[in-house]
Amino acid sequence: MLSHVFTVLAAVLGVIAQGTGELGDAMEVMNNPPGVTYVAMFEGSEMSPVMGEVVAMADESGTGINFELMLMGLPENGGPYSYHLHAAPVPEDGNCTGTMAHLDPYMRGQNPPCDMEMPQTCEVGDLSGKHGKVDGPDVSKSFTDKYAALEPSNDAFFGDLSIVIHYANSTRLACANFMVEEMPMQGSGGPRK
Ligand SMILES: *[C@@H]1O[C@H](CO)[C@@H](O)[C@H](O)[C@H]1NC(C)=O
Ligand SMILES: *[C@@H]1O[C@H](CO)[C@@H](O)[C@H](O)[C@H]1NC(C)=O
Ligand SMILES: [Cu+2]
Repeated sequence: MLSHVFTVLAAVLGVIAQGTGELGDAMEVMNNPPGVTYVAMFEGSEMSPVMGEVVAMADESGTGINFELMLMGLPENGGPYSYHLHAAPVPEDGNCTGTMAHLDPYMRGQNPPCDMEMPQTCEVGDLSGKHGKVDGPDVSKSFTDKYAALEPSNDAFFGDLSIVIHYANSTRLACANFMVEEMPMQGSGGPRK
C-alpha cells in the first residue's frame, strides 16, 4: 500500500519535474500559411551592437515554422546567448524590458528548464531551449519549430510579437519586432478582384 503511494507520488513528481503547461503540452501547428515571410530586423544601436535578421516562414507543408538566424556583433564574452519569442512587441523606446515574458500560451513557465528531448513540454517561445543557444560574434543557424504559429488565430501566433536575445546571465542584449515581409503570390499579375 505504502509503496503504491510512493509510486503515485513519484509519477506526479516526475510530471512536475518534466514540466508541462497548465494547459497541457504544446500542439504542433499544421495550418501555418506557406510562404508568408516574417522578418525581425536587428539594426544595431548604442544600446545594442547586434545587427542582422531572423526570418520566419512556413514551408509548403504548413507544419511548424522554419527559423533562420543571421546575426552579427554579439559580444565575444557574455554568451552562450539564449533567444526567445516574447509575449509583447518592443516598445517605441526600444527598451527590451517592454517585451515582457516568453510567449507561453500553454502556461508552462520557465521552471524546470526546457528539455530539448521533449520540445512539446517547453514554452512555445523558448526557441533556444528547444533548438540550442548561440555564441558570438556571428550567428548563422536554422531550425524548424513545430509549435510556433504564423496563423493569426492560434494562441502561439508571434507575427505581431518580438524576439529577444539574452546574455548567459539572462540580461536582455537585443530585441526586434517581427514584421510581415511578403505575401505569397496570388495568381500572376494584376490586382485581385
Ligand atoms: C550580464 O553580462 C553582461 C556581459 O558579460 C554584462 O555586461 C552585464 O552587466 C551582466 N548583467 C548583470 C545583471 O550581471
Ligand atoms: C528599461 O525599462 C526598465 C523597466 O521599466 C527600466 O528599469 C530600465 O532602466 C530601462 N532601460 C533603459 C536603457 O532605458
Ligand atoms: Cu527571452
